[in-house]
Amino acid sequence: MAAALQALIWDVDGTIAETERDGHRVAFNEAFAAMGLPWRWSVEHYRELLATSGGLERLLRDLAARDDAPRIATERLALARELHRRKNASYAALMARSAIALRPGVLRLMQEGQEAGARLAIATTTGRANVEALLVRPLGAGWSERFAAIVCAEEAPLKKPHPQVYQMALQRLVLRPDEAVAIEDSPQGIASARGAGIEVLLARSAYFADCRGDGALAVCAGLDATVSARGIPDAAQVHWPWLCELHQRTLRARRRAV
Ligand code: XBP
Ligand code: MG
Repeated sequence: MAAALQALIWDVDGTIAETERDGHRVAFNEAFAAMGLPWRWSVEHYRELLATSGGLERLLRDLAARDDAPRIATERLALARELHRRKNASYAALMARSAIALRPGVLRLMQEGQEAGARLAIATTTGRANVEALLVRPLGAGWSERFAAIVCAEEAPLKKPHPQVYQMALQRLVLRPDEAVAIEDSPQGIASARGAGIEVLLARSAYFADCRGDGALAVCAGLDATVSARGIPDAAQVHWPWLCELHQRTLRARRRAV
């Protein structure tokens, strides 16, 4: 008998909401402007930068390629840290003025899982304050109580695709990898969860609309979109019983393949 699904572990940026293009990118540009810097990240340039997980790491990569950024590494790091700090302050202010909506189906699937007795967790590369800024409006002041484990950049400094954040989530949930499913939007996210041995459902985000989803259980355009997986009937949306069935089938198939 394959392990029953006991937890859904949620990525944040791109999966719970489209925060990259309209949130972090805009906030980075506000930070550049506030420091009198002429740099601005376009929607397209940010797509390339997203190959690097972590806002600070992304900044450092961009600064290293700019002729007009400080040449001395320690100065570049100090500038990146200050810009990142300001970006996070701008992000919080942006969320407070005009919240970014959660992606369709997110709250529904969270609720379905919880009603079936499963627990929810968060495994993200971003910082805790950014998660709070996003979730406090739709979930209320007690947002964190919905989650049995919340692992952010502060606890897991090795960013995705490193599996650390998912390994820590499992530790906190006291679960084996085959007892959870991760919901992700990016190739780095899939690699991180799979590296921890966790099956992944890919809900492609705007920036990763072409992601093939190699290694994922199934791929969908969103949790309220039609989803197909080999061996079970298509579903009009990702709902809890469908996900449980897919998870069970996949575990059995993986076992047969060993
Ligand atoms: C996505 C990221 C983050 C955000 C920005 O995180 O890579 O770096 O772009 O957040 P995930 P920070 O998909 O794992 O939620 O600036 O706080 O890093
Ligand atoms: Mg993501």
